[in-house]
Amino acid sequence: MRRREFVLGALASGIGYAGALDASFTKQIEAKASEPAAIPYGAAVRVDHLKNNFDYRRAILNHCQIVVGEGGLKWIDLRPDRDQFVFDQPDRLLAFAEENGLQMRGHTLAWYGAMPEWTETIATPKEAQTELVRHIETVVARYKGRIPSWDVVNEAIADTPTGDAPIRESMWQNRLGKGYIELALRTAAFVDPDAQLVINDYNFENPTEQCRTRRQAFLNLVRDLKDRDVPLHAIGLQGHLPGDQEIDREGLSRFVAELHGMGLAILVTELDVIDNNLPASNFDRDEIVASRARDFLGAIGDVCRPEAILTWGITDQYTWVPIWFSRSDGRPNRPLPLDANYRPKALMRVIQEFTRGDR
Ligand code: 9MR
Repeated sequence: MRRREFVLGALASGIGYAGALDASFTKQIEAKASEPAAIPYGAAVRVDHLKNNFDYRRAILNHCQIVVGEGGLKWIDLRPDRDQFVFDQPDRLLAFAEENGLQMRGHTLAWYGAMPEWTETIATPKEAQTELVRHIETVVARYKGRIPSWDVVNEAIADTPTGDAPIRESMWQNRLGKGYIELALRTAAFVDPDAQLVINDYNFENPTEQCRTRRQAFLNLVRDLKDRDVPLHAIGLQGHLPGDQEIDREGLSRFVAELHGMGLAILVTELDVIDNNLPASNFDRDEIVASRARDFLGAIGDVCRPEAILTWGITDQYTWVPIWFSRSDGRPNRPLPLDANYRPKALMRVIQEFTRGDR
């Protein structure tokens, strides 16, 4: 039975659904997860839990073809001081990926966030250039041929871009201007010419003036890079979707069409749905979460097939969302495809509809 028929059949027969799917459905979903996918699915991983949490490890192995470290390759993790590179976490994740036939993505080389304090002492443009290049050379060279896709630049567009200031403030931007983006991409390409180089960003998908302005600023940046033959191969749409906002399907499709038209692949890199303002009931909440993701993936899928779909975590047990968006009623957030007890939720169905090519 094809996947869609199965899901529709299950819905029509009113299979019991109380916030999570029942055990036999869970098995079916897991069994089907091991079939080759039309679009590879992946998740951000907290590598320490792979060792100490068997359910977590099994969920990653059952569902994922790709992993990415939720941390580990960020400056704050890799670079406790100027002269040190600590590769422990990414080395462990890559070993896990290779042992299990998964692919690992690299996240991330140049970002405003998760910077160790010592980088504030980088004073001049020349010093910034030296440090950025040395970092990218060292990290990309270490994993050359083993990490095939990198989020080279993360979240480069300002929260609310203006004509004069489209690029987000960061140590890199302050010292080097927007040239840091080109420098990062060229350095990565020089070290590993076969790697897929990605610019990754979020907050493009809602029907707001802010998203519209951000899309425009992003397109300007990307067009400028492509016009000057800067090596850039793909766009990462993170997809941290605010659950209380509609998806601007038309605006998002047009945006993706422009990017795709410039010869760029599209990846969904960090999908989850921020549910702090959604109803308390698990059932209602999970349905809304799933429908936001369906609209988001649908708007992209109307234009092109994304090369990968990754969620930012796999289970509600481990998610960044409560750090910033905890619920005022004290209930745990439910942003991810599996609940905190590893039962698939409606969001997992949606992801499977897309990854299996049913949509
Ligand atoms: O989920 C990540 C969280 O555990 C970290 O504390 C935080 C800072 O390193 O980064 C979070 O991941 C972010 C990702 O790297 C970039 N896009 C937004 C993600 C969620 O905040």
